[in-house]
Amino acid sequence: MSPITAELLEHFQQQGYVVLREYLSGDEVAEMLNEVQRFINDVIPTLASEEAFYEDKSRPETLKQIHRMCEYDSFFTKQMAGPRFLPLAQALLQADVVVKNMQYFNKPPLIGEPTPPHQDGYYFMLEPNEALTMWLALEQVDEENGCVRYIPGSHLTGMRPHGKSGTLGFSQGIQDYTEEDIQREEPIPAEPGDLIIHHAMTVHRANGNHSEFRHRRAMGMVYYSTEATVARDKVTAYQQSLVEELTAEGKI
Ligand SMILES: O=C(O)CCC(=O)C(=O)O
Repeated sequence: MSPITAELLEHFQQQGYVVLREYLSGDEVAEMLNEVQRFINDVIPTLASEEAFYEDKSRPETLKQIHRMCEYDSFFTKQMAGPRFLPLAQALLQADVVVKNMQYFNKPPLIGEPTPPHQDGYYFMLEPNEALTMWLALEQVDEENGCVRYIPGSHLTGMRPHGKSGTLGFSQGIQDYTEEDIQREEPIPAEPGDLIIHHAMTVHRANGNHSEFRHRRAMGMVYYSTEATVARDKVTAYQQSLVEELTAEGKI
């Protein structure tokens, strides 16, 4: 039975996000962490530099993001296409979905940078912007190590102006983010195995990791509604210019 009850669907549709506590068991989280470590050891060395970002590229322990894991490794492909996550995406978007991306997000202790306020739809370039992102906590996440913060209902009020953020991995951020926006944010602390899910238009951000020893590891999973069309030329041009820029700056 789908865990998406009528109340959860209503919450997603009205607030732009839902929180599913203890969605994965402790064993399942441990398996995911082991598989991420295997990917880091065995797969990253075979990939192009733009598939893995580091806070400091000369220090492997500062790994902050891995992109498109489901394209490179069957464990992650199966996670995305399997019964754990895909039916949830269908139930929340009320449509068939396509698997788009599975990412690893870390904020290493003390140096993990803030995630700028943004709407994922700005990066996705879809018409209509019907997609969602699942964010699975792999360890305890709170205000100190940079939990995700949503603005409830912000998915209903259109696309905010975005521009260069200067943050590796989140190159675009909302340009007119105000103190009033900050006051409206809902921080979402999470325990390992909790799954939070937001609509592509929901405004969100996260602080940096201010804790001395704790990482802030999570998986991000993106599904598009089959009713959305991608502006392919725009996406390709954007990705190309981003890779050129980051290479020229020595960041990747
Ligand atoms: O991990 C984070 O800090 C933010 C992730 C995010 O913005 C997303 O998954 O859309």
